[in-house]
Amino acid sequence: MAIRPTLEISNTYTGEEKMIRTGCPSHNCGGRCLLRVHVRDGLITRIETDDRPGDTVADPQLRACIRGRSYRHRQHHEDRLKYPLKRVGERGSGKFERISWDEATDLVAANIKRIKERYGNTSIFIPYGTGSYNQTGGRWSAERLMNLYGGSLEYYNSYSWACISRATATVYGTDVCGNQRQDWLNSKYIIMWGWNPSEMRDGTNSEYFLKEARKKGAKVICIDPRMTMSAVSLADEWIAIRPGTDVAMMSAMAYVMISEGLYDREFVDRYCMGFDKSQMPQAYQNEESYRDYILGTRDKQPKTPEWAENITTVPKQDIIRIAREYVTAESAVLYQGYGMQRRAYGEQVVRAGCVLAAITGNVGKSGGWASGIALQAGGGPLWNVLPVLENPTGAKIPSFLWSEAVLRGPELTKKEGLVGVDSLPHGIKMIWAVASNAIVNQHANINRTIEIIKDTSRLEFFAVQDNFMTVTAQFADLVLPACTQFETWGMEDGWKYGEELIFQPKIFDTPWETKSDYAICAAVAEKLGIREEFSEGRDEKQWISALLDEYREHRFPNLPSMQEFEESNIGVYSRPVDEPKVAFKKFRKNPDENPLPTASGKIEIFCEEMFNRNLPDEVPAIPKYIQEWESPFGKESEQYPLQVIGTHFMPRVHSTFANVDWNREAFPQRVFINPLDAQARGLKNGQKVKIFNDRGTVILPCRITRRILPGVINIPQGAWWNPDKDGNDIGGSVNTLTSERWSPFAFGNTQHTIMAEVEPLGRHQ
Ligand SMILES: Nc1nc2c(c(=O)[nH]1)N[C@H]1C(S)=C(S)[C@@H](COP(=O)(O)OP(=O)(O)OC[C@H]3O[C@@H](n4cnc5c(=O)[nH]c(N)nc54)[C@H](O)[C@@H]3O)O[C@H]1N2
Ligand SMILES: Nc1nc2c(c(=O)[nH]1)N[C@H]1C(S)=C(S)[C@@H](COP(=O)(O)OP(=O)(O)OC[C@H]3O[C@@H](n4cnc5c(=O)[nH]c(N)nc54)[C@H](O)[C@@H]3O)O[C@H]1N2
Ligand code: SF4
Ligand SMILES: [Mo]
Repeated sequence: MAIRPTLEISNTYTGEEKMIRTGCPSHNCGGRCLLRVHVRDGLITRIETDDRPGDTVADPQLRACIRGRSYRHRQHHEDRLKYPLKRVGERGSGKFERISWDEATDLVAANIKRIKERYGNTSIFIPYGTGSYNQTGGRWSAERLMNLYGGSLEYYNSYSWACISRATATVYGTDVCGNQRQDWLNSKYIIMWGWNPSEMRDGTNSEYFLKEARKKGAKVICIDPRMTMSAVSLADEWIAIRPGTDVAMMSAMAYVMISEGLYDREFVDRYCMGFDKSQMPQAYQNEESYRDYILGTRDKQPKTPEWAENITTVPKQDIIRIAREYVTAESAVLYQGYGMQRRAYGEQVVRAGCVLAAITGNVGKSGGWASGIALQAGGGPLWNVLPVLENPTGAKIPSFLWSEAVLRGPELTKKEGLVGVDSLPHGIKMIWAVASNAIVNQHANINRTIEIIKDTSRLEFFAVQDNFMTVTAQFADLVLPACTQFETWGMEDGWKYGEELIFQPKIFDTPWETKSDYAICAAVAEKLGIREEFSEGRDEKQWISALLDEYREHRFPNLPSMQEFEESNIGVYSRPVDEPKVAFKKFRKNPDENPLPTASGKIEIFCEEMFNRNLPDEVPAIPKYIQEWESPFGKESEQYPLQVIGTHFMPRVHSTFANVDWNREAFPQRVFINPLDAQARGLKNGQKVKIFNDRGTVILPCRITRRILPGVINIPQGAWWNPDKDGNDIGGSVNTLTSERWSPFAFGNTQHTIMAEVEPLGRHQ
């Protein structure tokens, strides 16, 4: 994949160089950073980052990662979509012809109208798609348009956090349970559990705060099947764990704390519900309590460190030591990454982590951490986007189940998470994917998905709006070329954390025939006769200006206006955090006056809602270790003995940047495998291998490394699926192997739970 030869052109620059401060078009990268973009003759010459003075904990610089710094190669990529394209061959054949915007917007509008009239608004779907968090761009504008035209089928939850946000709320009644990150500096012990912020950003500066905490004496341990960059650069210790077994280790830690009398009994007595028999709610007096489970009172299996060692591979001495260190530390953080909840029974690990935080007395305390998703009260993102308005249909499905709604929509009920309506009479008939590669590349089981979306009798119309001809776009009936975020007006605020608001001025004119997402939707609105309602007379710039004014009026009186941002070229407005907020502080001070928003007002170790699901083996009311449906302990492992994970990769944001040459060169797509597994299969480092299961085959070079647990392989997620003539994916998308099965309570994607086998290429050829 090439880029326009900007380096050569730079020798002949004639114009003056300008430097513009702007927000990195961060897509869904886990961070938000400031870029200084140097421009000459309509081209980026170089990109630098935040140069504000100081390196303070209260207001640190927002320093860009390699993706932001390589943006020039995405912006000036020769493969950018330039014109609207209409499919001329079969769906997925890749045959398109150029059409005019007039024809393109006619097509979208006519299909919206036809499908609405014939099947109703719930047959139109704007799927999950996170390519643009520019606050007037991306899917917000399409959603607003649809809501002004009778609505559409909406989704709830996300591909990121389905289990963690749902399960956290079952414990605390809210998912806003995080202290501000500056408070980590008050912690003495930090467990990074499946958390890898050195490679995947999780709030710009999370690594920085961890480093500062360590400087102040905190011990940091990292529990992950891989010796990640975080384990190397941020932790004192790496504990390798078998994927999908974390609840076993957490339960054994609780066993140590309970049997040695170390847990915070006073805290548990006063603030928790469900810990032991005395704490069970009236109606559930005879049900199993957490203590029963841990001590094995009913199932006759005490959750001892020996028991957990066999499941997790973590030596029992380590489990005992870590349990003691965590519970006796004056204050401690158990931070959960999201990878381990993007798994079968992902709800359990989240709840088990929260329970450990509670029984060690770390909730509502400075230097502690309630665990779970831990959003921040008062801080963090503002989400003041273009108003998307109410969806008149009220119909929603879990974000991951759209493929089922295409395949067998009329059969879906609330058992599959359908809400707002009793049924979807015709399922999904039209998809308009804006800033999304989650229809094919990022969704699970690509070969199956393709069969579903290729069927034009089910999915009657499929439009994709993107910057590139992505894997998803190749299956579209209509491809709409969106401009990049350097080519329109925008602003951004934090991803999960962040006390900043970053301004994104328009740096370049929209090239070729591209348009902003907003402008595309406005043009479709025009064809539907609702342009005025859609735009309220505003273009992107006027919306941003109005949203800034609104922020200033309601939240931040000192926020600069549009004009001030433009004239000063400061790029960012930030709010220093001198006194970090501590979640549940009031609750801890006086739980009777400040109860939690749970039914009991307490931290709920026993979950009534889960109990009433009546699926005790899959949705137990207290957090339990459950063997995953694809597991090294199951029968399936005879054929497919290796656990496959697909981690979030440093050089990409999901599938975005996968086509950027610099990043590909620095971080080639490979399968990571332990020397023991490689030796057993006769593999040499760098050799091409087949990775396969019943759902598909991926072909990639292997990287043999001791930094991954034996029995586990990693194919970083986001590479572009690229089938050879036999249908084998030589692009290396892990979703060729993943399963469409969802988690039982949150209806979340379980894309980290898969088994496969590896063999040298050519053995059976
Ligand atoms: N196996 C596996 N699969 C996963 C995951 C996993 O861990 N394992 N993770 C999941 C997670 S957490 C997520 S969030 C999803 C992400 O899945 P997606 O939301 O599909 O994210 P991307 O792959 O980055 O695709 C975003 C698209 O938006 C386009 N884009 C960028 N800017 C703009 C713009 O301004 N306008 C328009 N119209 N388009 C733009 C990009 O070119 C890109 O094609 O993937 C999920 N898939
Ligand atoms: N560079 C980069 N950063 C990103 C993104 C990106 O695409 N690229 N995407 C952003 C988005 S949208 C999201 S949602 C987040 C996702 O962030 P996460 O979901 O936290 O990221 P993952 O890499 O899937 O998983 C984190 C770690 O969990 C480990 N892991 C996997 N399974 C298990 C398990 O069963 N137990 C334990 N203990 N560990 C396990 C993996 O080895 C990995 O090191 O990242 C954000 N940041
Ligand atoms: S973390 Fe995100 S916002 Fe920051 S530079 Fe990287 S891609 Fe851009
Ligand atoms: Mo995500």
